[in-house]
Amino acid sequence: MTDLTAPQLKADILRHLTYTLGKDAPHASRYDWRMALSFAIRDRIVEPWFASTRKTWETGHKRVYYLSMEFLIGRLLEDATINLGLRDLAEAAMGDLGQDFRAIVEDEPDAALGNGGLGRLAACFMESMATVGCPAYGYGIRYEHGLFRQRFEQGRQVEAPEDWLTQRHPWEFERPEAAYTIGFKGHLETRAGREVWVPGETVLAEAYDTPVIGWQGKWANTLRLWSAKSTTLFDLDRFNRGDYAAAAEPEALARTLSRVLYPDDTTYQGKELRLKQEFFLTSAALQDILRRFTAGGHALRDLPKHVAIQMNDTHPAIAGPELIRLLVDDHGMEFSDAMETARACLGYTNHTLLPEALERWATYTFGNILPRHMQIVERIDGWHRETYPSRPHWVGIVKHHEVRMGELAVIMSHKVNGVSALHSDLVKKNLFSELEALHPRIVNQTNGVTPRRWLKMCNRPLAGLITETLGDGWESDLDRLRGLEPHVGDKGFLKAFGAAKRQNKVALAGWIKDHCGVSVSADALFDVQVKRVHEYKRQLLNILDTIARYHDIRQNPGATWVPRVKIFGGKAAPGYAVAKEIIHLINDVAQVVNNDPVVGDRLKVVYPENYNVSLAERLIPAADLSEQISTAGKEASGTGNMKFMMNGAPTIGTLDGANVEILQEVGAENFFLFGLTAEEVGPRRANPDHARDAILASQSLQDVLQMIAEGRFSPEDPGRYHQLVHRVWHHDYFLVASDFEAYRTAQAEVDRAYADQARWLKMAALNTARSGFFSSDRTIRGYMKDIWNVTSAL
Ligand code: 475
Repeated sequence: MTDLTAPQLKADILRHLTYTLGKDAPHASRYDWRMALSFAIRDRIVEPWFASTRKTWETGHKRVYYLSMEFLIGRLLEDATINLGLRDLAEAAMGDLGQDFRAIVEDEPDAALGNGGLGRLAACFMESMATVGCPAYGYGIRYEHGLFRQRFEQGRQVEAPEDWLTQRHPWEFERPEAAYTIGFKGHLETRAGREVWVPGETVLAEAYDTPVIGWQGKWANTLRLWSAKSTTLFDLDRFNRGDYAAAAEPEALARTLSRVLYPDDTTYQGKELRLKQEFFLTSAALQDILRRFTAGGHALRDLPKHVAIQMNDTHPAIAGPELIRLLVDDHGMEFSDAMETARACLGYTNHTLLPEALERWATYTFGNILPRHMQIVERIDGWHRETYPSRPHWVGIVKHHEVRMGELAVIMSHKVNGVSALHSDLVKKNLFSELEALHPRIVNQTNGVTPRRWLKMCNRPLAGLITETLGDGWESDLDRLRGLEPHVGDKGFLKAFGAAKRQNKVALAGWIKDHCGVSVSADALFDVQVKRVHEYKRQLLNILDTIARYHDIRQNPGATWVPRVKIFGGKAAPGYAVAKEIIHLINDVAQVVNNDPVVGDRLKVVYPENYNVSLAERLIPAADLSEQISTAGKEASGTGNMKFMMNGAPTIGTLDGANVEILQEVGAENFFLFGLTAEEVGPRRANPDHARDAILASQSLQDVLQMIAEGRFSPEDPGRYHQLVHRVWHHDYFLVASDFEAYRTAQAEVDRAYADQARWLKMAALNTARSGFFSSDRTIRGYMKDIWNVTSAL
């Protein structure tokens, strides 16, 4: 790793403060200190980064290119110090300089270039690829504004722009020399028998590189994010005529392309700008890949031997046609060879089965923005029809005047993967069954999360205990956590495990007091549901159960209650009215419950604003219970579920996504399972009275719905939730009513288990001990072997 000493690091920090920041220590702000420390740490990444790149060139090693519209990376400073083994040294050095390391770390804004699971997975993958020594580039967009900031105004979600780049981003290197022209619109011409695209608009994609350092600094890869610039210079004539705004217009127009991340998780909008963003990323990435490849002196036919390109969902699925275009139009390859070459390079990961998330572009829009690609898509479709004469007529890419990006991605890939065993099965059997029958290529790669960030960094008390118990090395060999199992029978170990959890809970309770104004007891069971707010994730089921508990406490305050803190976190897409209504209801319930003197510490409800990666790092280590309660068949995998498990929080959950595998690993006695299965969901929904029947069978649910309908949680506006209640009765697509009683029963079982602290601690510890499978290192090794055909360069 590094033999850096504290005095050396201190000197580096002071040198950067002086010469990079131009600040004298007595006048330096926290921001200045953070920059100085970040640059000092970044200096230590550069060497291994160069060494990794050099080695890849020298050995002609195959490279992986991960194309993603989202990278939800969060903060980088502490993560970098951890992977370099410099965390404690950095803390000491900053202490010597009179600075609080924690405060400096928390001064860094989150890089929130993603919406949720898909974007965070891309970030975990980047870290794991560096850790296992898989030579890789991540390609994305350098959005000026990441995911919006969420505030609550009288309980309602309000969105404000996010502006992480108004401060200097110390981790990136601008690469003005790596810039590509990206075309849109225009027309086609035939010149010398070849098709030529003459774009009507062009922008420049300029690269910004962030090194990604793996565990112990043995390997580093590059995250290359593209920023849009104008290809036409500032209009000096107009400026000189006094038309200042118009003079800057070309620049402003071009920049809209990388201005803002679309805030919709799981619904596609069909907006022109989104399609342009997708092409902008994809074309820049592919031009860069081909430039690097040809610089290596290889023949283009050999591309698949040296290059694996992974499409993170269909967002970059234009990669198929674009790669064909570059090979045919720019490099003179025959169409069929280009087709074969492209398919051998490309892989596609599906992240969702929700029909509203499957991208389809009107052929009119598609053909207008990308006329040459429209032609290529038709040709791919034709090729596919001829190659598979048995193809049912309804299977194909262009249908009903729409280009279906899922079908395009499958046809253009040599491997397609789902993200959990159950999900991959459903992708195979339902979503792409016909294509799979023609040419089997669907495989599973169950998601994972990086244990460096999601255990080592965010949970120091528990990580310390693990190292004390198992020694070093578990961080990159997470199956070694199994070594904790023999200790769960040991009282001393369980006590230490409980003490670590308690330390995190006390810290969170303090934070909740400061940030939400609610006092919670660290003795209470911390029950946490954090994720995007969506009907299928059923935050509604959770709050209905919370209301039922509130009702019961009021009926019988003298009974023995296991005190609970219900913690929610998550954003709703700005246009998703139903999800926003659920947020409002949770906040309204919190107001009433938290201020009811009858209830006291028996129940509290908190919903901190602006859930993001940094808040997840605070909440997950302090959680006792992990809520993973989606309607079965809807959550592709989940990754939060894995983070909770690692941090010793048992799951209450349905048989959905990776919950199935969590249950399998941890054992039924350490998991609170409830609810309909994916197979039962369809038949249940087929009964038109399913919700009514379930409500009539549950006095508790009737009471809860009655309380909401009466305005108990919105006394100033009693009719506020009439529609919501009506939907539960009559349009309960996600089967909240059907699963309500089963969920309540499981929650009662949770109470019983928690009341027996020895039993609970053992369950919690076994969750950590058996979480090794969910390291993203395991996932990445799976992709390397089954999809990318690439070995470690370490
Ligand atoms: C799944 N996002 C999780 C996670 O595999 C899964 C869609 C359209 C536009 C923008 N964002 C999206 C997703 O589809 C998404 O985040 N999917 C999630 O991917 C990683 O664990 O179950 O919902």
